Amino acid sequence: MSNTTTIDNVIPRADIVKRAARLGAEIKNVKLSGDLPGALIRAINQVLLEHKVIFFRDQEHLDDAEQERFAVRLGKLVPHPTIGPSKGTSSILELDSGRGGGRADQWHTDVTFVDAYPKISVLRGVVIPPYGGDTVWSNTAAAYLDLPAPLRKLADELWAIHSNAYDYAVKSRATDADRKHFDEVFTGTIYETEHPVVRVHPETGEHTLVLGNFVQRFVGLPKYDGQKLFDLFQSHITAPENTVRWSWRAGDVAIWDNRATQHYAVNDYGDQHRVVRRATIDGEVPVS
Ligand code: AKG
Repeated sequence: MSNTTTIDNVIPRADIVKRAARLGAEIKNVKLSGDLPGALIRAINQVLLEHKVIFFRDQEHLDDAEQERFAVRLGKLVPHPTIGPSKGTSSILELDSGRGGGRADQWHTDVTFVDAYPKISVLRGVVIPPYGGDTVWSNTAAAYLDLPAPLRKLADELWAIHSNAYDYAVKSRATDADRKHFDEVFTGTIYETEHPVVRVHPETGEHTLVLGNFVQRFVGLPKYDGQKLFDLFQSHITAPENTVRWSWRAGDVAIWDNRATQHYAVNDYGDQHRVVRRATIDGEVPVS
């Protein structure tokens, strides 16, 4: 059965609404749960591979347990390596704007500081401020194709060192109250790994750029040269034309292909409260 046939049979094309030219689609008329039929889960996965980030409105019926029951249908759940799971869950990562580290306002791909970083993230809007707090995703496959040929060749040959030392830099800047939170949730492990700057997506065969804020430096390049190159590659990834932006409502769910995207949570909501909860699906070691 071809992918097109699978999607058309299960999710009407009219219910898949593109939200930007390069990535992002909303799927309408689906109520997410752990009990969805296998064919629908496969179709959701196909739409995800095609659009890289997919959105579902009106999923207020989901609680942490049902979010995990749905997410596990997409693969094996993994807890965050250094931040303990939210109370009563096996793997849910809570991002609460009122607590240190709860504002993910840096371009990143999730958890690239471990060897086999997650393949999919499932994020649920729980408390959404009346204004601001959108999230922006970018397409790292299109960004690779945008590179002029000589830069693509250079990227093909490079490897980068990724580390979560970044999290600890945030911790060192935290207020006393936030530091208490960090001390409670961080297990204190600093991870470091090397990834090829260009990986081949195991399901689509696309070449995607593996960069983002966990990159410390490029293998074999002095820090100064590496920073310029990093900025150059990132500028292709984060170009506004290469992004989709989602304005959250409580109960929304966003699911992204973490092997083909970066994202950024816009920190423009001041002191207002914002809480999102993420379930994360195990990935594979990137292959170039
Ligand atoms: C993450 O889960 O990695 C995020 O960056 C959260 C995005 C958001 O807060 O909207």
